[in-house]
Amino acid sequence: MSSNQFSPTKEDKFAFGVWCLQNRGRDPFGDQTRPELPALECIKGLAQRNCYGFEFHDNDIIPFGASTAQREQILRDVKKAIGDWGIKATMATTNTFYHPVFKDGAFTSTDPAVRLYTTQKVMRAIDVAADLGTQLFVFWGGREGVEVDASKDPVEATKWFRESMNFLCNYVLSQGYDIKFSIEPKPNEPRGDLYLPTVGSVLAFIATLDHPEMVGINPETAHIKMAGLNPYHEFAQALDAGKLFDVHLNGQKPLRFDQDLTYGSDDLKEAFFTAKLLVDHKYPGTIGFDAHPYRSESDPWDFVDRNMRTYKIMQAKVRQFNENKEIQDILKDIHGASANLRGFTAQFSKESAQKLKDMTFEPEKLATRKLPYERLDQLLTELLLGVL
Ligand code: GLT
Ligand code: MN
Repeated sequence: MSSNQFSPTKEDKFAFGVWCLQNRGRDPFGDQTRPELPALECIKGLAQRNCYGFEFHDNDIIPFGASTAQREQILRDVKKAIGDWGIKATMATTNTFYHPVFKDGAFTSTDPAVRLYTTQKVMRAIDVAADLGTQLFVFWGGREGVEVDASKDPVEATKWFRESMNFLCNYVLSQGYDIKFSIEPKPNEPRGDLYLPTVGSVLAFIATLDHPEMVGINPETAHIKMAGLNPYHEFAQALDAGKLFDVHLNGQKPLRFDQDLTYGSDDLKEAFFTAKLLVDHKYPGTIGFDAHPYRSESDPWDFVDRNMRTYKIMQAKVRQFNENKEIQDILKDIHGASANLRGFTAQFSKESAQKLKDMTFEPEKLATRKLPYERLDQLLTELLLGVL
């Protein structure tokens, strides 16, 4: 394995949030540990490392409260950077969580003025996205939740959220923008409980919208593990529903505060399976990393390099897994059982129902089947450890 076979290329479709690079290491207990990095420097650094794209909040590039003239100048500069450096603005989103106005929710604030202010801010961010050629617009409801359940009815809050999403879908359609939406679930933090905590809840919510075809999901490894769930399964559910519009890969120790660790830094098997899902199912979207450098780093570049490198190594490991004879023989054996019965329930008829009722099974015998999962998992372990 030559080392530069893992160097990123544009075809890898890697992207990073500008906010990831701008993260200065501040946490609830300590101040920033690294200098400010202007958005244009982030974008340039990513382009120099062969990143396909960058993701951004409105306020990552346009400061909150900027004048129209400032905003237009910034947009000219960003457009020039995109052209000069050959990088795309692959995903845009709105910061609806930082300013105190959002302290009790944005779309789910009890104050209709805050809800409308949020919707207005999002419309303006959508205009910026369209201007920069961004085709995916994300909603991460960082303040959409509660600490005090006595304060609002979640059914009512969901209705407000839905009304705003419907309004914004119609806004995109009315403007003729080529933009789709994606909702990013998270179970908690910064609120005690966030609405739409998991992939399943977002799927159910999308089905209630006026334009469900315009809206997908943007799952994030860390958010899933904060809920104690399995990222491979959660990503798979979004993919199966045709709703995996974007991914946020990172790392996270389960059931803790939002750590936003580097992809693959905490759990190699999980990182392997996330990559395997995307490779096996030919996921066509960008590979977005949403994490931040350790607080002890003085700049983000080792962090950027290693996320992409680990992902490319995992892609190679997935290929090795899919080609390894012993692994594939075990899988063939496992999946080869009762081949004559495969697909029986794929189509219903009264006759097939009767036929199934009349079938004879031997559960005791079926239960004696040998499943060499210790061996299978050990082979994967050895593959990941580089001794296979
Ligand atoms: C925030 C959050 C991320 C979201 C971003 C989009 S911002 O950093 O932790 O998971 O993707 O708003
Ligand atoms: Mn994210």
